[in-house]
Amino acid sequence: TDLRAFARAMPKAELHLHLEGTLEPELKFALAARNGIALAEKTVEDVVASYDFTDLTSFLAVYYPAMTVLQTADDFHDLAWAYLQKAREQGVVHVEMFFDPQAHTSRGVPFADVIAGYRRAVVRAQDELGVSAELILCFLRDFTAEHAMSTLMEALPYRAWIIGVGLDSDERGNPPAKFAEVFARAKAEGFFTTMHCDIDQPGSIEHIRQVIEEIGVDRIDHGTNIVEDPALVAVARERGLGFTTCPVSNSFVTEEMKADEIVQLLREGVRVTVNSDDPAYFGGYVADNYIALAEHADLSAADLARLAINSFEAAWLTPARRAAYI
Ligand code: ES4
Ligand code: ZN
Repeated sequence: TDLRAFARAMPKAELHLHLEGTLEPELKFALAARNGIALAEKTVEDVVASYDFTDLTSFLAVYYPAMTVLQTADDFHDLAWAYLQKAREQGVVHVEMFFDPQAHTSRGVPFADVIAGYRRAVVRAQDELGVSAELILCFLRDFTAEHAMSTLMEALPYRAWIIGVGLDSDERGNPPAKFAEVFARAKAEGFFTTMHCDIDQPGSIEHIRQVIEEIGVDRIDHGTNIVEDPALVAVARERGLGFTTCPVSNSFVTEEMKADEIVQLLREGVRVTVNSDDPAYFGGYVADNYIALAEHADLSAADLARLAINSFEAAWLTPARRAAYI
């Protein structure tokens, strides 16, 4: 329909995208062959069948083992470059992409190789696609705070290539406050900050309160459980805090896309955005997420345009660059 074409063509920023979550089965096979790695799955259909998850824990149990095919700087480049070309087709003109260095350094891949490969794709996207791309270093919250801090120290020589830091992986028992010191140091070093507050996690509303009031993040990833606390919603709206929601992802790690919560925040004037999270696993790139939400919640073209404007307002752009997009 016209609305679908509009959703694709509309210029937009993507702000919640895990590079390791863009590993499509075909590329997984190609990288395994190149690196001499034997995979349990023999066909693309086998790989897709292994994407059998119903919640965050079962998703992560598939997600981390798949990364073993990523070994060299070229592999990280090829992964990011494949994503960036798809993003361009989805109307993305600016993207801030998460990467999980600890998922690679913990299995012996040097930090320098990870970031060198990703950086090469970032430069190439600007030159060849006209897409501006930035990297967000994401800490794994089920690792220790000390491991996060030493990863931050390892990243400092590359600070010009990293716009911000985030926090992902298994939230259960790993509250934002665990990483207060790491994030204070990251801010002092000049990084923007964001944290995942995943959907319907135990202690969700307390975690959202911590990221807003104690950590003082620049953005929240997911975070739609905030609707349970109207006073906190008012704070988020007053501060213009961005929320990076991921409707298709939500429908995999919970039983629904949480459209009611997303649309409520949109109607209340909160700076809510739409993103793809792990598109190779959840089967939808960013425009597909706008379309899924629009069709489920009966959104108008004006609503989609507002979501795209929000994406530029919530992006970590200079005022001059932002003004060029909106
Ligand atoms: C993730 Cl869906 C999700 N939740 C938490 N951490 C993640 N890392 C990649 N995808
Ligand atoms: Zn995420």
